[in-house]
Amino acid sequence: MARGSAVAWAALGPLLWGCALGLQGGMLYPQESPSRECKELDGLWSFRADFSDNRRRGFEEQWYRRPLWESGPTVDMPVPSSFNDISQDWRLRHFVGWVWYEREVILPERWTQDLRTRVVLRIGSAHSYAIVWVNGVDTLEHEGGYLPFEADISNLVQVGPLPSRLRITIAINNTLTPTTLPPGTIQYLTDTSNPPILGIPRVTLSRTHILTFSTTLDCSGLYFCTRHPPPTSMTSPSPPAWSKTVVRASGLVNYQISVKGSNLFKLEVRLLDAENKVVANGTGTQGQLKVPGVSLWWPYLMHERPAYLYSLEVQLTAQTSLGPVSDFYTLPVGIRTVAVTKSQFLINGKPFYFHGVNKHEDADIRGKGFDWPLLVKDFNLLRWLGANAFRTSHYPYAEEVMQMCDRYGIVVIDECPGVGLALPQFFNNVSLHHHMQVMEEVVRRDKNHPAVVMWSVANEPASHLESAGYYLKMVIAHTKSLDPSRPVTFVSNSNYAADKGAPYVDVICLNSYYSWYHDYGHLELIQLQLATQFENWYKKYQKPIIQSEYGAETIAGFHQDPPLMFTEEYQKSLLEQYHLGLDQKRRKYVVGELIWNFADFMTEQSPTRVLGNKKGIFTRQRQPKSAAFLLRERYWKIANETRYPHSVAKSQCLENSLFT
Ligand code: BDP
Repeated sequence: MARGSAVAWAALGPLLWGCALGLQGGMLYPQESPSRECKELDGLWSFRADFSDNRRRGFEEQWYRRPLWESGPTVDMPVPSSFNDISQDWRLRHFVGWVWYEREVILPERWTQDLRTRVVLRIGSAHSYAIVWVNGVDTLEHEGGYLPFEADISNLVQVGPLPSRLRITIAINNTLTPTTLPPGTIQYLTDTSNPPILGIPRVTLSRTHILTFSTTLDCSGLYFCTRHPPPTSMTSPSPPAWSKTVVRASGLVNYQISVKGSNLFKLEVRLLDAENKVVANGTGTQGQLKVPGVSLWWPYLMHERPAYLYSLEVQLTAQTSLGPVSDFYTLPVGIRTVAVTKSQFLINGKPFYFHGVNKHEDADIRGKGFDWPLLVKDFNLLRWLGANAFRTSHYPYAEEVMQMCDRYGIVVIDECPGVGLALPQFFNNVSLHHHMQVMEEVVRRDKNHPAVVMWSVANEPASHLESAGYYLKMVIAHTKSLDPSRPVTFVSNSNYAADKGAPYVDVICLNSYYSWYHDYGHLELIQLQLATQFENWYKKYQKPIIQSEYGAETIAGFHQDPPLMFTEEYQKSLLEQYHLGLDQKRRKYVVGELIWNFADFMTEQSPTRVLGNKKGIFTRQRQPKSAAFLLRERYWKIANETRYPHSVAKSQCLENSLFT
């Protein structure tokens, strides 16, 4: 499995589904409450890779029917983690095909004996095709990595007097094909050139009542109201007049909840402020909560009180054939608006400049496995840097990451796994359909996060192709129909004159590697090339532009002056030249800059990679290269120019901050 973990959960109460965006159902993050319990299944799982020639021995011998050790040797595999770097077996480092995970779980008696209990098995993510069996019974299949999926397994655990022992078996296939996302052309034994890094997700078991108020409570319809109406169009031509009138506005929270399992229920909704004072009430499955004198959710460094969160408490009580049940869930809510003009990105009506990074979920040994110490370290580094944003390049990150962004005010461009769409055959109808399905899952999972301000449907697709133009148009239109409240983009590395997808985006995101992949060594060309890039794109499209990637491969500790490629001096000089170019357009229509990359990360082997990609400003172990200090100085300077209301920001991280 990949990155996430598995969770089982259970709760009391009617099944609560909902969304403000009209999706069918939803999937609430597993949370404990007076009616809900969770059991994280992180830890050691039994593991076996199927090394047979056709990789299908596990299915032919039905490994899921009995404990895995009975069908052959197993090894310990930690969850969550990628399996690639855990063992000393080189075959596993590069393995493509089916791998098998298994774990036994003992359930508390109250989960299995109280028939009003609903037990749900949730897989945080598995890359990229997964089949799940519970006690040998085929329970769940899911296509696509990085996103959660779940199944109600109550009927499997509540079948006998005390069937409290569960055997969970998960088979995962990491093969990339022209119709997977990301796509690829790996075949089992004949081609192992591009093995994906993967591992097991987090599994959770949880308990709710049979009528659970299980999954979604969506309230992404968060509207910010002033005396003047907010802009109706995402791309209104000029900064809206109402943006000047924002003083103490009212916030509007639209909620929509759907309940499964009972028609006889009562829903009560309360919105609490950060001091736990109730500021609005509602009843029923949908409604609008009005918050006078609202405290808005502001990005980090943009306001003296950033990341203000309310709590939306939902209480469900219902009658079922088994008696009365109730369920509770609390959702953090940030109230803010997002809008785009032809030259600005507005948050709460104020121009927002993205000064941030691109990331990867990656670290030594664990690979893509979720890790709290790493996550907190990364957020401390982001704040130290004065970064206010990142892009989830090139896939959705763990839900805990999104929660941290909400709490820390780090703005997110939420990207789906649409990376590597480089060949004409990848733009087919099957892929298009799957890509749309993936966007549904991304939006369904992340739409309630105030930190998410824009969706990115792809990174560097071959957008000069006619077929890619149609494909991108359809995926973007679909994403907008799922969530009309946020702008949508994809990240392009095409030429402005050839790009067929740009007409459909709200914001143009551009990757360019001047003086690295082009004209390498020639730092003196960067400013001219950058100015030409920006001017051409802006003239053609009149849309705000983000420099979504730029950077240089740098081996920490390599030095050379005058600067040569791969040294810390070269990375610094390249950044400096880019910054001069960005400053020329920053107050005009360039609305952001995201360095490639936050930290060094592992990749497949190639002659251009020295133990992975070394374009990080931090090493893979999160130690700064010289460029990190340069970027830090710049980001804090920009933050102090763009802060609202204007005052000088202080570094919260270092005593020797530039501004203390
Ligand atoms: C960009 C890609 C990114 C790569 C980067 C690089 O978007 O995923 O890691 O190039 O080569 O084009 O460093």
